Parts: sequence; C-alpha cells; structure tokens
Amino acid sequence: MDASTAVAADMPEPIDLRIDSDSLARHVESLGAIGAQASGGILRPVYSLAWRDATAQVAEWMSNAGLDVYRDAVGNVFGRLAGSSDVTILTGSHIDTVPGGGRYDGALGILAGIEALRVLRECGRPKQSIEVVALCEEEHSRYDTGFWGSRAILGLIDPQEPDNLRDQQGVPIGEAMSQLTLDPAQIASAHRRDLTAFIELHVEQGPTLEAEHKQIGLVQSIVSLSMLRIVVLGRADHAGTTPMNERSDAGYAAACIAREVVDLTTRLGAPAVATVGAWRVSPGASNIVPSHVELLVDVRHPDEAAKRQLVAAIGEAAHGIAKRTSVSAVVSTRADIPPARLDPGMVGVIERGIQAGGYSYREITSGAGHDSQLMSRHVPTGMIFVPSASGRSHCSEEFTPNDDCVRGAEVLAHSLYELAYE
Ligand code: HGY
Ligand code: MN
Ligand code: MN
Repeated sequence: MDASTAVAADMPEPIDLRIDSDSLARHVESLGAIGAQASGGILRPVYSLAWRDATAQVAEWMSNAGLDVYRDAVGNVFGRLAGSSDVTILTGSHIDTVPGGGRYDGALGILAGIEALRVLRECGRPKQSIEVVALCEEEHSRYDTGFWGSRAILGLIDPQEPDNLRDQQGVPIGEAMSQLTLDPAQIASAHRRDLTAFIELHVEQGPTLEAEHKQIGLVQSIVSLSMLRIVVLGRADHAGTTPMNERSDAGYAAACIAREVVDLTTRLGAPAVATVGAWRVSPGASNIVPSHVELLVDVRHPDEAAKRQLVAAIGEAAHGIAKRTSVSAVVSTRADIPPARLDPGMVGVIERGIQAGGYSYREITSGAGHDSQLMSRHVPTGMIFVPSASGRSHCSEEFTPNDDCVRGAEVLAHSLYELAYE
C-alpha cells in the first residue's frame, strides 16, 4: 500500500457539511430589512423596537432549524443543539448595528451559525452541546456599554450599570430593558460557566481578503481600541456683533482638535488609525458662537503601547489648542479595549476547517473590534473572516457575495464538528 493510500486510510472520511445556501441568502436579506432606513443602511440599536423584532426573527429561524431556543436576562437569544456532556461550545455574533449599518456586520455570524447547526444536527448528537447566540449589543450605538451581551454571559456587568448607563435621551439601560419586559434585576442569571470555546464568523470589514483574492481570513489577533470623548467649552455669543478676537469659539477649537487627531495619526503612520466620528454642537444655530462641542473619537492600533502613546498625544494636543483659542477641553475615555491574541488551538481548528473545504486563506489581524476580543480573555476563542466587497462596512454599501458567506459557514460547521463531535 503506497504512502498516499496509507494516509488516506487513516484520514477520517471527509464529512459532507453542505450549507443551505438559499436559506442563508434569504435570511441575510430578511434580517437586513429589520431596521432598514429610508436614508440607507440599518438602524438597530440595543433594546429598540427594530432590535426587538430582529431578535424575535432569529429566534424563529433557530427554532425552524430544530434548535432549542431561549433568551437570557439581557436579551441574548440562544439556539441550542444539546450534546451528551454538560459543557457548551458557543458561536455567534451581535444583532445590533451602527447607525446606517450594513446587513452583514454581526448578522452573518448569527445566520451562518444557524445554518451550521442545521447541518450538524444531521450528524447526530454531539459530545459537547453547541449553541448559536445573537448577542444583544456590541456596537456602543446607544449606550457606552462595551460588549453588553458578552459581558452578561461572562458575569462582568456591575450592579450599578443598569441605572448609570444612559443614552442620549437620558434613558437608563435598565429602563430600556424593562420596556421590553427584560428584568435588569436578573442580569446576574445570564452568567454562563459551561462554555469551553467561542467561535465568531464575521465579515472582514476591510480590503485585504478581496485585494489578495483570498476566500477566508484566519484571524490571529484583534486591535487595541480607545473611544474618547472630548468636550470643548467656549462661550455663546452673538455671531454678528462679537469681535473675532473676543470670542471663545468652541466650534473653531473643536475643528482644530479634530484636524490634529487625523494629522497626529497620519504622522505616526499605519497601522495606527483614528477619526472623530461624532460631533455634537450647541446651542447649534448659525448666528450663535458655539459654546459647547462634544467630539467622539475612535483611536486604534494593534500594539497597546503605541495606541496609548497616540491617545496621550491627542489629549495633549487638545489641551494645547484649548489654551491657544481661549476655551477649555475635557478629555475622557468612553471605552478602552486592549488588543486580543486569539487562541492558537482554536486557530488550528479553524485552519483545518478551511483545509477541509480546500479554500484559499491568509492569516489576518482584525482592525475592527469584536465580542471575541472580550471572550478571548475567558474562553479559547477563534474568528473566521469572509471578504467584504471593496472593504466597505459600517455603511449601506456593505456587501459580501453569498458564495463567500456559504464558504465561511462551511468552515464554521467543520470547526464546530471537530470541537463538538470528535
Ligand atoms: O467598531 C468596531 O470595530 C465594531 O464594529 N464595533
Ligand atoms: Mn460594527
Ligand atoms: Mn461587528
């Protein structure tokens, strides 16, 4: 018997985990319609009515796929394929979106997980249970929550957060939960102690896989990320009568700060990135010199020390500009998320899942933040990327061809099979 037959003899029969391509395509479209905005893109912030309808819809699809469906205290929705032991492998992603978000960010990880569990169910009862989860919140779109859904699962929500975390209208997150019949007093019950692994399928949200014609991204690490709030305080004055040299124009100072955020980052060079994503100006009329501007700043770098250095430089620049323009500036941190190195064992499982399909792939660092970043500090975690058309995301143009989505779901199914059945 020659070597290749010998090898073939002890290689396990490749299992056929064919994903239902039509079902996946239909669900991406239907879920993308929930919260769709006339102006383009999706608006599905946590505990909004669109969020409520989207979680109900994925619960129905999980049930139709033959999974046991349940919801935890913060509104994470789970579809369970019960195994013979009492530990669980979790896959999934977030169901909330950024304002004007795309149909794939978060959603694809949930929908591919449903399809993967649908085919795995045909393989009989797994040794370890497998669950797909629609995580209730990841995007910080409504509250400065920092992975609310996965923090509930990991038992990392502080008791005072339901009252203290407030949205732009001042609604506490605990109240927003109660409005949807979720009980903030039960949050601690969402803490899971039975998880042995987490795998998240996600669109790359960047240009690399498409540019290099690679079908799958094997994620090794996720960037370090800081979200800052810079409040610039000037003085409201009449825009027509106040001499230019007597103004404390918070709008002008904020514009100088925003420019310096980008110039500092550009001077530091790739892979550093930063932007001022949101400006809130008040009083907000053209004939009043602005007295108050709030800037929301996003700063990222794969290296923690380099990110910290850039954040410090931005703070210094803000204070220098404030002094020069006779305003004051208060810099605070909304979220400070360290970089994550994903579990080498999980990377190996996913790599074998990719090879089972014979797909082209490359190792990649995620420039986007993910629940996996937090999960990886508590359970062995891996991520699978599929390409984003033109690298676009966090916009209505976000798109991934269904064939790519199916390949990603198949790699997920193979990875889960190795973890749960072998
Ligand atoms: O901002 C991010 O990278 C993620 O989409 N929350
Ligand atoms: Mn996102
Ligand atoms: Mn995402």
